[in-house]
Amino acid sequence: MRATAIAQPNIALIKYWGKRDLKRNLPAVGSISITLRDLYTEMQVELDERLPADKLTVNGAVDQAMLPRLSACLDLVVGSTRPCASIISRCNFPVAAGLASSASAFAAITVAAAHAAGKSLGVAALANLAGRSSGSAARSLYGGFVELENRDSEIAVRSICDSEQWPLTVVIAITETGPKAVGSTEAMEISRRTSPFYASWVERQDDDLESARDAIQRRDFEQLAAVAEHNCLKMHSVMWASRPPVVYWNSVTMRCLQAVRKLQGSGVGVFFTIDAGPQVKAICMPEHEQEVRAALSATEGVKDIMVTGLGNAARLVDVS
Ligand code: 2P0
Repeated sequence: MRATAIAQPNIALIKYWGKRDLKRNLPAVGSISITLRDLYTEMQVELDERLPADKLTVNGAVDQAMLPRLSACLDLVVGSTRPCASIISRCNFPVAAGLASSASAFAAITVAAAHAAGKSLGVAALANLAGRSSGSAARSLYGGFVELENRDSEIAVRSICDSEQWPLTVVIAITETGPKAVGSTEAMEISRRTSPFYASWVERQDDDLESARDAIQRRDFEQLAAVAEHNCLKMHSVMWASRPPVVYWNSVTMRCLQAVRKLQGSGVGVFFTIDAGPQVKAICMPEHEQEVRAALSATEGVKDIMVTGLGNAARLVDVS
């Protein structure tokens, strides 16, 4: 009745922003991501009839904030008549700061909970369950370059290319360490309801998905860079035009973006992406890691730098 799983966060190159079915948490658009290697969330789930309520610790401290969503995830995976659970989470990067902590958390707890309950589910079923709890979590059930297809009544997730087949490097500039002001679930709904750009965002997503898929299959870095930056800026434009506006960037975010532009101007193979938070992720060819790291470290206001390669799918590490 106890199982532990590890999942890595993923960074979307073609973004998921907006839901078409709130109840089932189905995305309005497909997305393409890269799973990271060196950032992780480990989740241990123990189902225990003697417990009066679910309990959660994150990095050794009792945490109430995430508990309702994690309990709802356990209800989905194990069933609503399940025993209460003790959840122990360990994470080696800042949570709720735009580093996709919910993706790795829900991917890991879905795998751990299924095993703790003795359910043998395939990866597609696990991805669907994880996606019900957090849309981006479905992608962390796979490694490397991952596409989430938005189908009529469900999602379909698959790996386009393994991490070893195109081993890019991701340099993350941390510009702020606190949690974000507006969670992405709420911000997506604000965008859907109020942004004048939302409809064209949804309508044009398939073009970007096709271009990115093609670039990945042909290992065409320049094409991937162009479409990923375009898609990222389009998503943020949708947010900025919402009422109230949703602005995750700070002045350091903008300075990092300019630093990446400058590197590109000097022939460095790198591009940026920014999610629902102020951090800047610079994706580069491995041979350019040092230059990218140096340029972002030297950018005024950058608090920390994390560097990672691409990683593999969520996995079970222990069951007892
Ligand atoms: C993504 N983001 O594709 C996009 C880009 C943030 C910006 O998926 O409401 O935590 O839990 O399904 O997965 C963040 O949203 O949202 C996200 P829910 P999730 O990575």
